[in-house]
Amino acid sequence: MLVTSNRLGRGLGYSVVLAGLLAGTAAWAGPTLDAIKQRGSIKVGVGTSPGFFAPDSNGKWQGFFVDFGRALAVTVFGDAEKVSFTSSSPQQRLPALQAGEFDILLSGVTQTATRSFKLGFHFGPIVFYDGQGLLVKKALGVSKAAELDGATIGIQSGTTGELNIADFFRKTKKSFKPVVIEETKEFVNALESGRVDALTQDASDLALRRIQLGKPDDYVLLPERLSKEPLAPAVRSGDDRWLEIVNWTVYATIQAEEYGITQANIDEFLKSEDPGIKRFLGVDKSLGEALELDPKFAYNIVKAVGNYGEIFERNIGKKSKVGFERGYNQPWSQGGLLYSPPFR
Ligand SMILES: N[C@@H](CCC(=O)N[C@@H](CS)C(=O)NCC(=O)O)C(=O)O
Repeated sequence: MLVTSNRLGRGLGYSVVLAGLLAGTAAWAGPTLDAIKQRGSIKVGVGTSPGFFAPDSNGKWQGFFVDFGRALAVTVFGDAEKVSFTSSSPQQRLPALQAGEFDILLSGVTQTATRSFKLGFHFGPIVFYDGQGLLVKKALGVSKAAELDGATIGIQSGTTGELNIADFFRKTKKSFKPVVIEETKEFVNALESGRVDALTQDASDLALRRIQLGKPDDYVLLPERLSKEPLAPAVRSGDDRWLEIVNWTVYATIQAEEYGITQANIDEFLKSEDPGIKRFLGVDKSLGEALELDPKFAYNIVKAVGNYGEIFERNIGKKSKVGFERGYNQPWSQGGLLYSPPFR
């Protein structure tokens, strides 16, 4: 493939381009995608909250974030199984991604400026709009965060929660005693054993943890949110094409929902006369060819894992054990924040 001046202008190192030409590889080929293709599967770092990511009774990983990992495997390999999932603590996972142990984190990582500028990560589209919450023992009789003055609060190390909770108490001029814990099990046990009065984490994570507790009704997730936690796929910087594959894989699920294309009705849509839908589903191959992807990649993703709404409902939606509302996590056309750029 020819190296265009445009590509050069996008900041590829000259020597990298030269090496690419000498090796006869495409100019956009990057180290992460190359390694994935050579290995034949994608390595995904996840967490352990059931609903988001957890192995089922057969040891097969299931969950909202897991399905995006499968969708990626469909884009790269046309096969939803060419992906492996490994859990890693919030403290360990970004360094592990940096060290190359993972190709991507789909683990509820919040996109922040520091993680992008200073730590060298890039983020794909936000897949879940969240906020930091507090899970509190009901017996405390607390209904809002400010009433936790003087409380002992469990925080998971390496999370955005560490700074957020400190900011909150500084802002409200109240005090708290932090107990910083790395391991998730120990973090949850701290609440049940009475070591802490409350836990703070992404509200979604706390809601998922609460239903796993021995006596869920003894605990309440306060309605307040202390922060914005836009959860997005995280990759190492340095491989633009891999990042674009992540971007457009997620967008495919969002765009499919906007079109009303589902796992069940997608074959009907193959007959659509709408030129946008024809391009999206690869009936018109021009888009896929221009992107150097299988023109049917979006079709294959929806066939394999469904559209965004189906992924949400299956794993964490109203009819699942978890019972989350869509809230911000619905298409912009229905009042949410999910918005895919155009497939053209
Ligand atoms: N969004 C926060 C917290 C990340 C986080 O802790 N995510 C949850 C899942 S949403 C998690 O990994 N929990 C521990 C686990 O699953 O074992 C951050 O990026 O720092």
